[in-house]
Amino acid sequence: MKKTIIHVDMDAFYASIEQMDNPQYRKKPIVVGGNPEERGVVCTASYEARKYGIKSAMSSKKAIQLCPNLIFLPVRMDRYISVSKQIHKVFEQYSDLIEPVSIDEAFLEITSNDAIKIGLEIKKKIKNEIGLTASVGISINKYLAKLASDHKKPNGFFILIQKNEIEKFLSQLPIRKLWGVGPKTEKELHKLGIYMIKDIQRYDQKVLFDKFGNKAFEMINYSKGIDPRPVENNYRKKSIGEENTFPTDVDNIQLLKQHLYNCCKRLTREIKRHQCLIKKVTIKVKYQDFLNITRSITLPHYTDIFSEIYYIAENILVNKISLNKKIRLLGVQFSNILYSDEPIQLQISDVVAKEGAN
Ligand code: TTP
Ligand code: MG
Repeated sequence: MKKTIIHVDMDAFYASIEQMDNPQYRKKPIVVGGNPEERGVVCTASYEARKYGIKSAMSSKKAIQLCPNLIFLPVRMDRYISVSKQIHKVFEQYSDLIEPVSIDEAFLEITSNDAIKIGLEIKKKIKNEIGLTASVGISINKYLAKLASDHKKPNGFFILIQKNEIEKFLSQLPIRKLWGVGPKTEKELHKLGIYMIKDIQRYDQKVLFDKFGNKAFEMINYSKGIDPRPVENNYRKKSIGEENTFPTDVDNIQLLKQHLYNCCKRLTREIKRHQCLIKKVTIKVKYQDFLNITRSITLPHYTDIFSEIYYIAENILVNKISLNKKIRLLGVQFSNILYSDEPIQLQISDVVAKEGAN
C-alpha cells in the first residue's frame, strides 16, 4: 500500500488561542510575546497583525512602530500545551504513526487510500471540537507535505500528489523554500545566481558539492521533490532551554543568580514532566555590546534533581562568566538528555561518581 503524508500546522497558534479565549481580541491585530517597554520579542502575530508586516521573532518595539494599535498579550504556555494535546488526540484517531514537529505541527503517515478524506476530517474536527483553524498539506513525502500546508495558509488545504503537479509547483518556488535554506545559505545561493528551486536542478553539481559539501546532496534531492526521511514518532528533543532579555542591562550578581534560579526551576519542572534526565548545563550570555558567549559543564552523571542542576548552573555563572560588562540576555540550556525508556550508557566517569558516592 502506498504511503501518503499529511502535514498539519495550526494557524497563528498562540494568537488564535488568545482570540478564541478572549472574544474582544477577535479580528484585531494582536501579538503574543514580550512587552515593547521591556525589550520583548514577538512569539507570534494574528493574521490581522501580519498585514502590517509583523512576524515571529521581531522585536516588540518594532512591531508597535509598524502598528500603533497593536495589542500585546503575555504568553500562557500551559494553555497552549493543553490545546496542543487536544490536537494530538485528534491526530491519534487517524494514524498510528505521528511525528510531532513542534507545539502546533505534526506529520501523519497514512497507509490507506483515504489521505484526502482524513486531511479534511482533521481540519473539520479541529475547527468544530477545538475551535481553531489548521492548515493541511497532503503529499508523498514530508518535505512536500510541509510545503503544501504552507502554500494556502491560513485555513489552507492543498494536495500535491501527481508527478506533474509536484514539478510545476516546485518550479515556481523561490530558493528560500528549499528545506534547510535559511537566510545565510539563501545569500550564498543568490551569489551563485540561484534564485529559484528549479535553478538548483540545472546547476553544475560539482560546484554545489565544492561549496556546500554533503548538504549539496540534500539540496539537489529536495529541489526535485525527493525526501527519503521517514515519519518518525520517536521525535525527541536533544536539548531544552530558555533565554530572556532583561528590561535593562544587568551586572548585579544577585539579580543574575535569581534569574538563573527561576530558569533552572522551570526547566527542571519540564524535564520531570517528560520523565527525562540531563547531564549537561550550558549558560549563554549576551553582553550589552551584543557579544555572545556560552559556557558549559557536563555532570558526572544524569540527574533531574533541581539542587544539583542549579549548583552547576551557579558555578558556571560565578566562575566562567566575566561580569566586567553588563549583561543584556541570559539563557540556560540542558542537553545530553536521557529519556526514561533509553538504556543508560555507563561511562567510566559514571562508575567513578557512583563509587565515590558509596
Ligand atoms: P509557527 O507554526 O511557526 O507559527 P504560527 O502557528 O504562529 O503561525 P503560522 O503557522 O500560521 O504561520 O509556530 C507555532 C507557535 O510557536 C507560534 O504560535 C508561537 C511559537 N513561536 C515562538 O514562540 N517563536 C517563534 O519564533 C516562532 C516561529 C514560533
Ligand atoms: Mg503554525
